[in-house]
Amino acid sequence: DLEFIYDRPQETVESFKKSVVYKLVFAIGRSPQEASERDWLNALMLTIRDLVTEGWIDTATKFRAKDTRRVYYLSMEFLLGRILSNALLSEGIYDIAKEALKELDINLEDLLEKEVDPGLGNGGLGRLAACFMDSIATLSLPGMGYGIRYEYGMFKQSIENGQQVEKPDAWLEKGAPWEFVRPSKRHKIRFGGSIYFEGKKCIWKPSEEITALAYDTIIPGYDTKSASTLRLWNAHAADVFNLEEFNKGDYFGAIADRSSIENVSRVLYPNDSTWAGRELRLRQEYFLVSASLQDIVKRHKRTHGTLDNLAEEVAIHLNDTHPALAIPDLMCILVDDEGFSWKKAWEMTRRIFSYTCHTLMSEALETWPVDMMSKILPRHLQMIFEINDYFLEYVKTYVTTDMDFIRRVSLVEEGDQRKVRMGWLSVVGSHKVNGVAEIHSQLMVDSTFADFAKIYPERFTNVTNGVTPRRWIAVANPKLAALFDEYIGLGWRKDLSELANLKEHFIDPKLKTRLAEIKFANKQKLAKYIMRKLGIEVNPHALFDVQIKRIHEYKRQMLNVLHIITRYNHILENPEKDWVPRVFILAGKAASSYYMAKQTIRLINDVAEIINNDERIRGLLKVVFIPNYSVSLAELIIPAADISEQISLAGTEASGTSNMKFALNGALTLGTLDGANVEILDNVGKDNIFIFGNTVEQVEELRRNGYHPMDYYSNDEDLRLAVNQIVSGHFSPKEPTRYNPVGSSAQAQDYYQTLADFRSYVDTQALVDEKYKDQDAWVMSSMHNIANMGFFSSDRTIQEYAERIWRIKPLDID
Ligand code: 26Q
Repeated sequence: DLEFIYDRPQETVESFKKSVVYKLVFAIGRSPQEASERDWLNALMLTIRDLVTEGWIDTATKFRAKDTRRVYYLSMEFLLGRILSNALLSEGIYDIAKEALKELDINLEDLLEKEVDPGLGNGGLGRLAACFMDSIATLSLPGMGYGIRYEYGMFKQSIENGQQVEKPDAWLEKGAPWEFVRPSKRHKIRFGGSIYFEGKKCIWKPSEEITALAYDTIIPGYDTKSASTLRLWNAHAADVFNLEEFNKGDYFGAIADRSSIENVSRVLYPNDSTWAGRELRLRQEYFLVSASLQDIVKRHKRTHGTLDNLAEEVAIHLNDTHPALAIPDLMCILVDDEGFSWKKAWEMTRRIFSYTCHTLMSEALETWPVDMMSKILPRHLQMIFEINDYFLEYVKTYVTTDMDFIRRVSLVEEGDQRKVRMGWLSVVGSHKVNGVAEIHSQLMVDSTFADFAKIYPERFTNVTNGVTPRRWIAVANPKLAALFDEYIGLGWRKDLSELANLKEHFIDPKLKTRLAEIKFANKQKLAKYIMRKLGIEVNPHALFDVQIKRIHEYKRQMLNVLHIITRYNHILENPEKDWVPRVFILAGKAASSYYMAKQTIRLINDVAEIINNDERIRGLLKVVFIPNYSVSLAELIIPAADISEQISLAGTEASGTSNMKFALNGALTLGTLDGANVEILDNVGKDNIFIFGNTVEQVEELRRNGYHPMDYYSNDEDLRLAVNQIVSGHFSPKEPTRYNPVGSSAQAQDYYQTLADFRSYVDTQALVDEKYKDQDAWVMSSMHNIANMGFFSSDRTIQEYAERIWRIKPLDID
């Protein structure tokens, strides 16, 4: 029994102290006298890792014994964020740890801030995968995540002269104390070469081979012994240095090759909404897929001795199309390696896979050139052709012989350059396909996948996203969590719908006061950070208006800027009005090759510079761009927000998830009828949210009838002034032409209809001010938001996936 191996640190402050010091000395190799803060942090992390390891090993043993149906979540991104504070809370050991460290003269909070924040994801999609892992572990579901252990995560952003500068994120350099390397878990990944046929049998002779090596991170469940595994693959060249060169005496050449091979897991692609059709990306996707499928098949064979029942025991989920090569790869395994008939293999494959679509924007859809694929994955390309033939035959026989339709649904796009449509492949190879919010799932079957909805109507479904209340309330906002505990007990952490029990306390004036006090304290904390990092003084009594997310034209940070400028102009015109002081806080990274997004960051900083230094404004308006947005920054900023800006053009943001985090922390949403905003409105009620702008139908109508941004420009004085100021260099006096391209694009094209929503946005912002003046009404709305957000827990989301898509059941662990 594991319990007897060591002195259990969780029992007493004394035993905890002993454990940490033990780790410090024997695992880190430092005496308490000479230990740095990082040494203590590492010792603490190893102590906690031991604790969660116990439950983890237990879980793994039980899963094996029960040999139950499992799900594997394949994702190119897992944006976990810091692990320690979350683990302390999961284990219910935060207070003991704090006290023990205090006795050692160390402040726990200072240590927590020092942990690296692994940024192995771009944004929403990667963070969703992390929330899902947390829920899978907490619900004791038999599931495991597979991803890539990028050596460099999302770049670090600094702002120099107002502009984004990217720096590499060498997150492993400080050590990665959470992971377990698994030297025995390695698979060979093959690339390139050629194929030939022996009769009907297709044989692949690859030209390159590399090794995928497993690193496991434990995902502890909250308040349960259950824990889940995230297995990340690292490209390893150990077994493949070039023997021929070695024998020729080119020792250096033989070893030097390794680094180019290891490039596969070197760096995360920093694009999140445009598709980067690079060869290295294709290799990365296949690397993840091939390593994970070999692992899954091997595990299944070990427990079952056969693959015959694979589809009964295994569900594999595709987080967007990025791992869609898993579909042809499984076919290759079943047909080429295992000798299944093609039809039987295809029937199994389709029962195993399910796929989530996270975007509708055409520029984000993956389509790989046939030429590139034939060079890197010739057998898989051949298999995709076979799947396509089979599929099109079905369409012709049972659906339609309309050639136009058939051309549209073909997995291969014809043209100058033939391309494989990964979205189509994912739909054809899965038994369920889901969108991430009601409106998005509806648009999927109405637009992008309309043809497929005709072929397979029962395949499409919705599963609205959610977020984990452990990280987004308990870790990020401990004061709010304590308040909930006091009023409604601890149950909300595992059943977020219990937040509705707050309603019976709405009449208690103390609840309101306490909520307001907590928000204020969180704002003070953020204000301190802003002062420390940026030297900008912000008034915590002001309304904190926050937009934090990737910078993209469709998310319309420009709309925010246009309003800020308008507000600035109005204050100068009318200084005596009873203005509500506002702090506009923005943060987010621009893809390194995305010119317009980078210019937007620059403009925000230029506008901030002018406004923040204009004495006539007397602190009524501040603009702050916080650099290097990350999960840990989100944990600081979200609890301090009064207004949550969710202002994408209707029909463009698939769901959004920060909108949920904000509302849970008591911010009021200012948003369009887009993504999950629509469902937040349904839940919190129209009096507790600020909705503005055109609907999807209106947006489409404008597109159909010809959209003319100049009409809005000409007819709105505020808008005209703001645009003119940007274009004429009012905010870039040293280089007046700096924003000409931005301005002319807004006037001439304005693809995301920013100008069309401007008036409605500005008017709604005025309503925000009015409401904020009535603090009582504001806090009341804030409470209504919190109490009605139970639906948006990722536990609910994962339960839906488990029941309706994966058909898996929780294990009895505790
Ligand atoms: C694809 C090919 C090559 C390189 C990069 C990519 C790539 C990488 C990441 C394409 C897209 C992404 C990320 C997309 C994403 O984060 N989508 C968001 O997913 C959230 C979770 O469902 C939603 O809430 C957001 O609305 C959606 O934008």
